[in-house]
Amino acid sequence: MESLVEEILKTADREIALIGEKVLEGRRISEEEALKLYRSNQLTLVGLLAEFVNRKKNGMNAYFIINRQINPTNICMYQCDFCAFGVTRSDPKAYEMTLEEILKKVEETVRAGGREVHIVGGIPSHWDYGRYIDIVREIKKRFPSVAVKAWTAVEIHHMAKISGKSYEEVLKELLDAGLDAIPGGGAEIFSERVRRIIAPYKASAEEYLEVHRTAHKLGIPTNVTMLYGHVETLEERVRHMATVRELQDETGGFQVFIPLAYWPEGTRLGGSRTSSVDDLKTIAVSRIFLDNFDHIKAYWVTLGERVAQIALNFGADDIDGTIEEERIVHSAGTDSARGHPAERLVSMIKKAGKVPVERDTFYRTIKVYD
Ligand code: V47
Ligand code: SF4
Repeated sequence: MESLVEEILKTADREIALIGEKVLEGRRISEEEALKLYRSNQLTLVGLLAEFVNRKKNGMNAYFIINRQINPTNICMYQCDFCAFGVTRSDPKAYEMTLEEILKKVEETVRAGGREVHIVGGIPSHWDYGRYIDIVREIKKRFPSVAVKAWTAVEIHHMAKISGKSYEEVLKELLDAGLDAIPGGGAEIFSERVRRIIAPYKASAEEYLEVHRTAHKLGIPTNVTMLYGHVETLEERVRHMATVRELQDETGGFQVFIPLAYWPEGTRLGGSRTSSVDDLKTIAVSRIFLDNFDHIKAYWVTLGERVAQIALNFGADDIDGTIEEERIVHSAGTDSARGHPAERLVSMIKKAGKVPVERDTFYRTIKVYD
């Protein structure tokens, strides 16, 4: 692969060729260089460079997990303009699951060989602090084998606010209840300018990052996302990635970076869908730029299956999981399935020319399908 990249670099324009040489030598690229890659029309070269970086880290492995997403409620006091999932309590679409309903879903997942539940929802003003803790505690009490990846930094910030506790106190209580990991939702774009437009009320970038920093200090692994394709500039995307890279240098606690393509249907923000060129470039640039990350996730729900498969050859090494019933991005019009059986993910990965590896929440190998 290296010789193919070297050959193509000979025909690339000088600026890109210099960045390419840096990548081949394993040196870190700057924000300015990441922007040049983003703006380059040499998509295949950027993809090849990203795939070169990925193969050094993950070989031909592409990861998936047997999991389930549970969104306990869609009632949300924040009403971010890019989100079609969160509704007010009086909306006819509003729902709230009881603890028993949540436990029943976890039971189904465990019976089907699931290893993880990913729990994230809206932020209802009438929920008390104890409810968030109880959900984790009860799941873990009844199903100790399942990993609980629960509550975004936005929810944890809210829990601290309503309880008067510090992030550290809240996270310690969640740990004690059995929390295993924190998902990456809520990051959106860290730029103040963008947040004021798309999500003015929820946790700020600093608060999001402080929750993750505190989690890492306590040994809780976390994921981090970037919602792109709405009102942000390319500079703001790269700054977002740079902020993520800085925190990873400091703590090493992030497991995976997940670019989330924006879906506009039914949102107040509106706009249009991202192009597959933009999706693939975003995966590739993040793979090259985030040299301190082991994993880049091509989330099949937002990318669609086809682009997710191609993304596995543009630097991504993970496609998330079976999910069962995704609601957040489906509220905004994605045409992907709500969930996929494991066999389908295995076949998707094989057709992309990679080796499917079933993993757990912490990227430990469960089964290799070679
Ligand atoms: O934070 C909301 C995004 C996120 C839209 O950590 C939208 O492993 C697209 O973070 N178009 C929640 N995206 C989902 C999430 C996630 C998903 C899979 C795996 C992991 C992980 C995390 O969904 C929200 C927001 O950024 N979202 N509305 C929309 N219209
Ligand atoms: Fe609520 Fe999250 Fe949707 Fe914002 S993105 S409205 S916080 S559910």
